[in-house]
Amino acid sequence: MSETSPQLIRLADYRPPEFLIDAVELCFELDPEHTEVSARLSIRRNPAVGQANGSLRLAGEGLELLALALDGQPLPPDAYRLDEQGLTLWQVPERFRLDSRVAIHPARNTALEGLYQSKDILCTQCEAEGFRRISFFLDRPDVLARYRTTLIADRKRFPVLLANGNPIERAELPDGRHRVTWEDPFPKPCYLFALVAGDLECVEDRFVTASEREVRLQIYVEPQKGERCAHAMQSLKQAMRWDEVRFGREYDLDVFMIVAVSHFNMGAMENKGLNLFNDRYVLASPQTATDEDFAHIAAIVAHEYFHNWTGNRITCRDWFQLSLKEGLTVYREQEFAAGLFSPSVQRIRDVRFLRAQQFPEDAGPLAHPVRPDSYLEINNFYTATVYEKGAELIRMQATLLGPESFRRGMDLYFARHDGQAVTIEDFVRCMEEASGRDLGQFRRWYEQAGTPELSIWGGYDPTAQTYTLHVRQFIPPTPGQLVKHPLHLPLAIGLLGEDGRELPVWLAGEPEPPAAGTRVLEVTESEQHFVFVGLDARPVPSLLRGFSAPVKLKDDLTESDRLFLLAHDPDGFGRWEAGQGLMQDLLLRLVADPKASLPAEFIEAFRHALRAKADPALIAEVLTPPSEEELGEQMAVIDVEGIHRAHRLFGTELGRHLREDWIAVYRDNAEADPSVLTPEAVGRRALNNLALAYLMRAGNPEGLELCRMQFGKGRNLTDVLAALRLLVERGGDDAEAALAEFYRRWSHEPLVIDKWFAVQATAPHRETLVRVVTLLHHPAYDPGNPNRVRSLIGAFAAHNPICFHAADGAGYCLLADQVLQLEPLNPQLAARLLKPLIRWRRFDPQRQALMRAELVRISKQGARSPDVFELVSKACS
Ligand code: B3K
Ligand code: ZN
Repeated sequence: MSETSPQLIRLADYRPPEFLIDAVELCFELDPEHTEVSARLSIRRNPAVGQANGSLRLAGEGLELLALALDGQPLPPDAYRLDEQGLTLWQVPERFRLDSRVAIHPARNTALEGLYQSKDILCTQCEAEGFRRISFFLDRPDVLARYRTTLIADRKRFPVLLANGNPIERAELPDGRHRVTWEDPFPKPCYLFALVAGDLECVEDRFVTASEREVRLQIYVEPQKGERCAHAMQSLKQAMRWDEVRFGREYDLDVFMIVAVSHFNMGAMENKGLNLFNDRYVLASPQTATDEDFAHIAAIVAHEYFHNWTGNRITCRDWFQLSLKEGLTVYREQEFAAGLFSPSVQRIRDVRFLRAQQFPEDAGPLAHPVRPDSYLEINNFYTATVYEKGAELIRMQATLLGPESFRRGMDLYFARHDGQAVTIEDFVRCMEEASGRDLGQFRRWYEQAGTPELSIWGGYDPTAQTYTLHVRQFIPPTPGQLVKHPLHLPLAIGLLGEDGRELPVWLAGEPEPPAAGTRVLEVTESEQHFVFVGLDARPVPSLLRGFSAPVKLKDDLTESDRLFLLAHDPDGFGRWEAGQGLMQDLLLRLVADPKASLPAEFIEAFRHALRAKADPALIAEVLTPPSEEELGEQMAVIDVEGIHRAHRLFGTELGRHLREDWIAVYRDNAEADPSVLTPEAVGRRALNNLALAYLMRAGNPEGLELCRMQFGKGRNLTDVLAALRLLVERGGDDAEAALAEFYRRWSHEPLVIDKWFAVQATAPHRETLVRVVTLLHHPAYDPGNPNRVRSLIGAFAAHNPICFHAADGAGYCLLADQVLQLEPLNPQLAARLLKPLIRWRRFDPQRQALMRAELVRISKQGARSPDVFELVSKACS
């Protein structure tokens, strides 16, 4: 355990800052070994807060204090106290200037928070609390200041010097160094501060805003990588236009910059005017990135750009409000992405992600509300709950209000709170005021953790020609929240007639039937029912269309209802959901009884879906079963082996029964141009690779031949990687030869080699664990690079259930060893990696004991950082 137990921070303890900082002047003399940071802060007492005492507390960690002066007077040592976490000045005036000078050591910064070195580049990451590793400051998001930043560095090593805002001055210095000054006119919290120094190639473009201002767009990458920025640049321009059209939001500075670095703890960071990216979310060509990578790049570039309004112009009052910016920005990103490809496919992928990541989180020891009420380490709260469930809460408000009122609510939010640090409550109030709706009960979604279970059953009355839907909601208890209250949620439904036509969803008591089609019902009670009239036969209900609320739905639909919906639901998402339900039931039957077989109607229904004249990407989604993780979620005790066996059996059988169709699909789609990235081409590749997977799983010799050929062509990474993955899954000489060939071809491309590691780490073989251990000693393995660590250890623990959960506990032991080794270097990464161990209660008693033992070992031998300490203690309590 840590020597000094970290302190619990509570939302209830929030107090406005006693001091404000209006202006910040920073000067960096940059050097990887020894950087000096001078800061001049214009500080004044916050007039809105009564005086507590005369002292001022500034956060600061790992800073070597060189000089300190107040209003130009050096401070004597007895005027302040320095400790591990910061600096206290005993007596300060109402308004003053504080000058500090500190030394820091970027090259030694392995935590990748604050100022650090990535290869030859110096860069920063300040969210959430990294700025305190750069300078003494009021490191909290409700202190907004104007920044002027001067960077001084060796001209040859660091020809490019970037910071937030606009460049206002440049100078060459006589000692071989140069100097650039940047000014950011928009007040911002320090978590949005950034700087970059390095030898970088710049790709430039321009964007003319709706009000005809010209903005320079620049993407900075390592030399020779400029040609792989085209997709990121195009995505940026699309995002900028989309935000103008959809939300009336324009960009506000003269220049917008993106910098890609190889060492990054997460995806990217929205620093004002200077977004920093993990290079895997910038660099792409069809040879070095998959279609999925291309989609992620578009989404993340847009996400960070959208933060300029939702996050930067309007920021969070405190870190409990994190979802104010993250949930809202994920929602905006999802809506943007829906317009790039197909809205149904986008929604399907978002829902798959929510179910795979957020639902388990909400059902385990780390369950927390979208607005948490306490934390030890805020970095642990950048979770699927805050992000993805947070986005669902925005989506539900948009659904409840309707598009016009929602847009009015957003307009009001931007108008009222621009330049402020606000709360989720402020946002919801804007939605209420703009719509005239009462969201009082809806607010509970932000406070209550746990995924609601929604049970719906229907009854048809032929005499009255009515159909009644009974709805019950139940929210399971979560740690620290045993009693839950009913939630307000939108339930979008359709009713289908025998011939598949949409019927009017006509509620009893309404004089006229509405137009046929989707209707949003509002659920507010624990138990409620809705009566629909004018129905001369029992309709088939299409429930929770578009996944209108983030709930676990339990319905009473029969297998034939689902087959009907799979064939007829006009809603693409609804067809997919019906197929998922069918596959899930079947897979769970297979888990219980390995001899169970695939019913003939089922095979025919999927044959029909495969032959349908629909978007190939949607067909591919419809024919992809729920993942092993998702199935596990459905079981009281996760049967690791049973699920894996059922999954394989399902693949083999569907591959075998639809063999001719899969081959036909493959032949129809095989000639797609490998360099084309249109939705059509991407969809075809997805369907093609699904066909190949089914053929391979069925042990089809033709499949193997096609797979070898596809791997050999090597023109498109999506195809090559799909073939490699299938060859490796099959094992044997082909697999080894393909792995060797792949490595030889791409050893100079770290992002492609990350995939080479991940393919091996996720292979469902007995030998995989040994292979992972061997790969830890591979010359290309680097524990200092988070992408590499995630591609090997992260992929193994999170995406290889059968190997990670090996009955002897070797997978758990391997993960714990790695967490312990990584924690002193990079606690944030270590904490993320250990998450698969936390769900130990979901497994059988033997596995529970083994997983728990590893958590205990981590807590005894490590857990010195608040990041790891917080997760391990919550998991064990
Ligand atoms: N806001 C950053 C995440 C920062 C994570 C700090 N541990 C990226 C994003 O959500 O856009
Ligand atoms: Zn974000």
